[in-house]
Formats: sequence, structure tokens, C-alpha cells
Amino acid sequence: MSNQPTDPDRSRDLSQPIEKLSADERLKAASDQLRGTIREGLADPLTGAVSETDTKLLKFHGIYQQDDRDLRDERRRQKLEAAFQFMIRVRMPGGVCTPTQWLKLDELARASGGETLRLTTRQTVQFHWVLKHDLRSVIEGLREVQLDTISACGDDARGVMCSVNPHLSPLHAAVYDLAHRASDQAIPRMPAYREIWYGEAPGQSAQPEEPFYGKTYMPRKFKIGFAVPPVNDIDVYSQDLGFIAIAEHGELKGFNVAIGGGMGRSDQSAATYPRLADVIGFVTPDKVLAACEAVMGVQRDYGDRLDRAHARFKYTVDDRGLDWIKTEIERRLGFALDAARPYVFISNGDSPGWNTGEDGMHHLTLFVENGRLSNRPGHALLDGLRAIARVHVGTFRLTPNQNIVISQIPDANRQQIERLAEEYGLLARAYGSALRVNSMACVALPTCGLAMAESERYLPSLVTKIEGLLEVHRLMDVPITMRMSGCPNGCSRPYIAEIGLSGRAPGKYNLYLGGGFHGERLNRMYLENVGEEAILEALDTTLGHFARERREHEHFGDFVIRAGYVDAVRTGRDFNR
Ligand code: SRM
Ligand code: SF4
Repeated sequence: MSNQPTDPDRSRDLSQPIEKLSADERLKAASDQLRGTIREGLADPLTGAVSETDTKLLKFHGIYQQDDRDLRDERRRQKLEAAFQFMIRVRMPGGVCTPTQWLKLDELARASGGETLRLTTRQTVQFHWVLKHDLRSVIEGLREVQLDTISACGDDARGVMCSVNPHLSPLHAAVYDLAHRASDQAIPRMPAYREIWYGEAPGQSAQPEEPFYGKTYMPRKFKIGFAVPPVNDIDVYSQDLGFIAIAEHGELKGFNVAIGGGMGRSDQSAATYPRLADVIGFVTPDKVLAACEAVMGVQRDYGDRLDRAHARFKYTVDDRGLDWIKTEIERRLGFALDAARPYVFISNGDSPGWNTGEDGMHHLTLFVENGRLSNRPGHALLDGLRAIARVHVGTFRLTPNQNIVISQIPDANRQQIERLAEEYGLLARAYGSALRVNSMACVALPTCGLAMAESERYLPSLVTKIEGLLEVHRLMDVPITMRMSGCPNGCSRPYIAEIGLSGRAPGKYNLYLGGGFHGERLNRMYLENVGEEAILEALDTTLGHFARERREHEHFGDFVIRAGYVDAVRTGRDFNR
């Protein structure tokens, strides 16, 4: 991208001296374009870690330093260094990868990633448990299959999402193509990545290394996603910048543009809140990349670089006002956005099972509970997907709900794929309650450094207990969205779920109710800092009431508002009221 910032070193707020900028801003500016001392840190055999500053810079390279939190106290007691290991997040726009790429991911996970892969809520794959001395071989392995980890984390444009929509094949292809181009445009050039990981010589170019990002990149992460109605699987209103495809008779006409979404918040600060994006207009497909550049440019130049907790685009939008932001976007675009076009969403979940596309190709959506792929007795998910990848001729599509679609299967291969999925226990997991199929949990313990409570390791057993209530109330087949996060950051997008849980302390959660079934409304806190017993009691009451008195087609999130359990949340600022 071009669109030079007025001051490429600081990118914004020229009234502020550099020493007033937040510590992370100063670190970026002084990092030699994200090189820091990463190379030296990787070579240091005396520790399994890298320095504190390099830990931050490594995020831009798609790598997080973590330590095994299950072992933390014991290691401390023994006066040992923490059990350091790294999480690696792959950049995979729209979650599409080939069988060859899958086989490589599988091979690397077995060799260096604790024999597990994690499907994420933004349609990609994470490796956990990678030791420092294995980082390079994983990145090199990814390179062999044209994958990398650039800007999968850090203050830049994160993995661009795209609706999976297996049954709408031609439309998906058109939107996916744009999502991929938006990703290519938005990622930093990062010569540092090629130098450090691929061993390339430093470039001699007189051009600035990052014509769009300058030396300080974005004030904070920036998330882009493309939704294809009627399914809002990417939760378009949670994106900093969302595009909602408008099609007529299956032909793509353009996109409604939505800005200013985000989930993260803190229990300590009422000034932080989740916010749903506002739809501000419509653009034709040929203007999508320009719109990305204009919107990102506004946030780059006006986002808060003094206070990191206030640096996401949602706060820039609220502080400056939607009209001001829209005018500034249009000024940069050089044209006014058209009026937004009508569209309808019906859900934000996936539909596990078989689907046949308009082009006659078949797609099999597999439910992967909380995105965790490993080999467990009766559910050799990793082995099963490897076996499928060995015979599959189409693609894999990772979904925003942490599931996977075996996509573009010709007639001739359908039976074989079905048989393999059956054999490895990949199909069996799809047959829980409709609530389980619509549930998600973030990673949390033991790898996430920010986790305050369990999430991925706990939600399945909690859902089993909730299924006891669903049986009693005859709601097993009623889809209800439920999402759990191990802390308020909201990586599973819990504040849009009909039932949301966010971790406060070991065994304690805030319980939220009333989110919109297709991602159109934030939920509201119903109980604060409670344990399992109180959660189950509250759900027993509300689900029982719902079963008795719900109207035809009424969703649980709508019901709890109508029945007076919680007030509807209208805006992000209203969330903490
Ligand atoms: Fe997230 C930080 C995992 C999607 C909001 N997120 C983290 C870190 C890296 C913890 C850290 O900073 O040390 C977690 C690593 C855990 C681990 O061990 O793997 C982490 N986030 C995840 C994933 C893997 C959750 C999952 O179970 O799938 C998702 C990876 C997505 C991807 O492929 O890129 C993930 N994170 C999200 C989402 C959902 C989304 O983007 O659709 C959100 C809410 C949307 C948003 O950004 O507002 C999200 N993650 C955060 C935040 C709060 C950001 C904020 O500005 O408020 C943090 C903390 C931070 O950045 O300081 C965070
Ligand atoms: Fe970690 Fe919190 Fe995100 Fe869960 S929500 S992965 S605990 S940062």
C-alpha cells in the first residue's frame, strides 16, 4: 500500500513528542523495522526464551513466547527458568489451504508442535509447544508450501477472514479472491522476516521499507473480514473493517462497509468495551482495496498511540464520531460511499455435515470441538485429517467457528472421504446438542499468558452438564450460541453469543446473556464472578422459561431480553452500564 503517512516515523499526532508516546510505540520506532535483536536471541543457547523487547517484536513475525502455566509454580519452586515455548500462528487468508499444505502443517505439528494443531477463531492454524531451537525449522517448513506467519500477530492487519459458504461456490470464489488480495495489500513488507527466517541478505533499496506502515506500524492490531449473507460466520460486526457481500442472482455486486467492531475489554476499566461495527455505505468490488487502504489509513493516523488500552479503531470511531470518520474515509477515497444495500443474516454458526455446491462439488463440514486437533482414543482427529489430505483433491477451508470443511470433493471421492471421516471419529463429534455445535472456547490455559480461568479445557465438560438441562427442557436440537473466554479479551467473541462466559479467576466467570443469534447484538452481564453451580442454576431457570414460553422461531438471546432477564445492549458504550 502507498498512502504515505504525514510522519512515517510516528504516523500520527504530530503534536506529541516521541517520548510521550506509549512504550510500545517507542519500541517499534527503535526496532530497526522489527529486527531488534531477534537473531541474536534465537542463537543464545543459555535460555529457552528471548528478551522482553524481542518477545514483543516477534509477534509481528507471527510468533508468541509463552510458558507452560501448568508447570509455572513448580519450576519457580525449583528455581528453574519457566518452561518457555512458542506459539506460531500461520497466515492463511480466508482459511483456505491445499492438501499438500495440510500435510506439511500436520508433519510440523508432529515434529515440533506437541502433536497437536489448533484451529483458531480467525480461520487459521496455530502451533503450540514449539521450542526456541525448533522455530526456524517450522518457519522453513511452512515456506516449502508457500505459507508464512507474517503479520499473523502484531500491530498490523491480522489474518483477513472470509465466509466459508460451501454451497455458494462461485460467489465464495469471487469474495475469497478479494479477501486474499486485501490480505496481500495489507500485510507489511517486512524484509526483517525474510532476513531472519529465510537468511536473505539485507536489501539495498533506497525505498522506505514500509511505505504504508512507516516505522510504527498500526497503533494496535487491525482486523478485516468479508461476510457472505445469509451466514455471518465471520461475525462481521466484530471486525475493525468488515465487508458484507451484496449479490444478485449469485453475482457479486459489491459490499456494504462496516467499521469499528472489536471485542476486547478489561474488567478493571469501564473505558474499555466491546463494540459492534456500524455499516457506513456500499462500494463496488473494484473499490474494495482502496476502501481498505483508506480506512486503515485513518486508524493509522488518528488511532491513539499514547494509551495502548485505548488504541483500537473502535475507540477512534467513538471519540471522533462516525460522521467525522466517514467523511475522512471518503476524503481519502476521493468519492462518497453509496448508500448501504439491504441484506439479511440468519446465523453466525456453521452447519456440520454434507453440502453440495452450485457447481455440483461436495463439501463436508466437520465439527472440531474448540478447534483442538490431536489424537485421542476414539477421536484420532489429527490422523484422520492426514488420511483425508492424502486422498483429497480439493481444498480445506477453516471456519471462523474453529471447524474445518473438506471442500470441493468430486462425486467420485465422496464415499471415500465419508468412510475416512467415520473411521477416525471425525463425524461422531458432530452429534451433540445444537448448543455444543454452536459453542466455542478460546485457548486459555495452559499456554495463554493472559488467561485468568480455564476455557478450552473446561467448556466441553460444562456443555455436557448443560446438555443435562437441555434434555430436561427438550432443547437439545435448538441452536443456541455459547462462547467462553478465559479472560475479558474475548478471543472467542463471547460478547456476541447468546450465552457468554468470560474468565475472572480460576473457576470464576462473568455470565452474559442476550447476544444476537446472527451476531447483530452484544450481550449483557447477568451474573458477575460466579462458579459452575451458579451458572448452571441461572441457565436452568432461563432455559426452562425459554422452553415453556418461547415464540415460534424465537432465539434464546431475544427471549431473555423479552422476558426481562437483561436489557438489550444498544451500543458499545452501553455495554458496561
Ligand atoms: Fe486473541 C491476545 C488467542 C482471536 C482479542 N489472543 C491473544 C493471545 C495472543 C494472548 C497474548 O497476547 O499473549 C492468545 C494466545 C493464546 C494461545 O495460547 O494460543 C490469543 N485470539 C487467540 C485465538 C487463538 C483464540 C482461539 O481460541 O482461536 C484466536 C486467534 C485468531 C487468529 O487466528 O488470528 C484469537 N483475539 C481473537 C479475537 C476474535 C477475532 O479476532 O475474531 C479477538 C476479539 C476481537 C478483537 O480483536 O477485538 C481477540 N486477543 C484479543 C485481545 C484483546 C484485543 C483488544 O484490543 O482488546 C488480546 C490481548 C491483546 O491484544 O492485548 C488477545
Ligand atoms: Fe487468552 Fe484471554 Fe484470549 Fe482466552 S480470551 S486466548 S485467555 S487472551
